[in-house]
Amino acid sequence: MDRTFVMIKPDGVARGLVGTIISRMENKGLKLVAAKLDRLPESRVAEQYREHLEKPFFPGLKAYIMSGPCMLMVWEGNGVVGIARSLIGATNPTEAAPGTIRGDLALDIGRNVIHGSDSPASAEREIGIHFSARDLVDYTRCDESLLYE
Ligand code: IDP
Ligand code: MG
Repeated sequence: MDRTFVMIKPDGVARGLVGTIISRMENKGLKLVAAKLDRLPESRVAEQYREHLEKPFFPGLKAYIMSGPCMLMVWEGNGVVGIARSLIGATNPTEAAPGTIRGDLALDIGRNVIHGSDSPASAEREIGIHFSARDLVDYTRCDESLLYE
């Protein structure tokens, strides 16, 4: 089964959006296999966003991500990387479609509430930054036989 890394950023946690975001993903049929609230140290922010280290927005991004606890999660499902990105919506909430998390719950690219891995390779790398193999729980959703053909 495919896996992806999803992180509710500190604005999402502080605004009380953890429950509604998890509900959207659960209702879609995705399976939550790991979750923890965590304050990211600078080293893990740099690893998480390594492709953006040299960008002009990186210092602001780092301060934002370190401003409070994040909700770190691993989700499972067929095609989950793309499905999670679709549920999350475009990076800039001004362009994110209504019905998406960023389209419905955010206004500003610098406070866009949530992160989702952009490819299966990124997902594997990002899961490894924040979780160890034994953090990932193996269980069956009781509706699994209804979710897939
Ligand atoms: P993504 O989160 O949709 O994958 P990326 O381009 O990978 O988008 O950017 C990572 C994060 O960096 C964004 O989610 C956002 O928090 C932040 N970011 C990207 N571009 C800007 C910008 O122009 N200004 C401020 N923050 C930005
Ligand atoms: Mg990205």
